[in-house]
Amino acid sequence: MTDLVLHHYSVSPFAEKIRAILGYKGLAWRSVRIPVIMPKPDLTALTGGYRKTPVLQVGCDVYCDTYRIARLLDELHPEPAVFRSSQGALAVAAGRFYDTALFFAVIALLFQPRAAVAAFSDMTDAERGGFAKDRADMMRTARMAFPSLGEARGVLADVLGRAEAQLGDGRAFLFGHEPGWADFCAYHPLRSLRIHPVLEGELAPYRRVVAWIDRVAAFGNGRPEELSSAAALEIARNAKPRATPAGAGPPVDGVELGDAVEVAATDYGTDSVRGTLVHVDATEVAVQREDERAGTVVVHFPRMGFGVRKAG
Ligand SMILES: N[C@@H](CCC(=O)N[C@@H](CS)C(=O)NCC(=O)O)C(=O)O
Repeated sequence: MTDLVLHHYSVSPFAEKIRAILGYKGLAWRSVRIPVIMPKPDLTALTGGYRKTPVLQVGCDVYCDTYRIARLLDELHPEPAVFRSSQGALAVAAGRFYDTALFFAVIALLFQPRAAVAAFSDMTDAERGGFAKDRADMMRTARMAFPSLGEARGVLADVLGRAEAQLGDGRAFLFGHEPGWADFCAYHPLRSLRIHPVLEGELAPYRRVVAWIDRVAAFGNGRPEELSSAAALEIARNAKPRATPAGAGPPVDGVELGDAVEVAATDYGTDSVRGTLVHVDATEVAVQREDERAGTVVVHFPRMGFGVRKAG
C-alpha cells in the first residue's frame, strides 16, 4: 500500500499540479478530500494551522506547498524527474512566476461574475457566499496585490503569446522535449481556463499552448484510492517521523535548531504553524509539533515563500 496521502479538493488548481505530477510519475496515492473553505479541523490537526491546498502526508511527516511536495516526490521516486538539471534554475524561477502572476491573473478571470457563475454552478447561493467570504478573509492579510481584470488580461496575453512562440520550434514542453517543474506550474492555472465552459475560448488563438495543456493533462492523475481524514490522522498517530538528513544552508535569522518557532507563508494564507525547529537546509525548514489527535508530527515547508521567527 502506498505511503503517499494527498489532502486536496478537486477544483484546486495547485492540487491539480500535484495530481498531474503523480500521474507523470505513474504513482499510486491515497486521496483525502478536504473542505474548500475554513474550518478544516482534520487538516490543521496535521499541519498545525497551515490551510492551503494541497498538503502531502507521509506517515507523520506533513509537506506544505507544492514546491516542497514536488521535491519530496522526486526524492522518493526520482524517475521521471520533475526538477531536471538541464532546466534547473530557469525552471524554478519560471515556476514561481507562473504560480504567482499567472495564477492570480487566471483567478481574476475566473472570479469575474460571468465566469464565476459557471465555475461554481454546482454550489448553492449560500455556498458561493461562504466561499467568497472565506477567500476575502484569507486575502485580507495578504502581502500581495490582486490584479484588476485589465492587468490580468495583460499578463495572460504576454504569457500565452510567449509560450505559443516558444513551442513553435517543435518542442513538446516549455523548456524542451521533456516536461519539468515549469510545465506543471504553468499547466495548473491554464488548465483551469481550458476546462472552463465560458473562458475556454480565451485560449483559442494559442493552438500550440492548447496542445501542450492537453499533453500534460494526458499524464493523468496516477492511481488514487479514497481515504477518510480520520484514517489519515490515525496513520500519523501510528508513525515515526522520517529521518531528515542533516543539511547545510544559510541560518534562519535569530533562531537555532531546537528553538520554538512560528512558520508562515509570506504571501497569502499566512496562518502560522508553531513548533520546534528540527531541520534547516538550503531549501527547507521543518518543525516538530505535538497534536492531541495527530500525535507527533513534523511539518515541512520550503524556505522560499515562508518566514520563520521565534515563537512569542
Ligand atoms: N504556494 C502554495 C499555493 C497553494 C494555493 O494557493 N492553493 C489554493 C487552492 S488552489 C488555496 O490554498 N486556497 C485556499 C484554500 O484551499 O483554503 C503552493 O504551491 O502549494
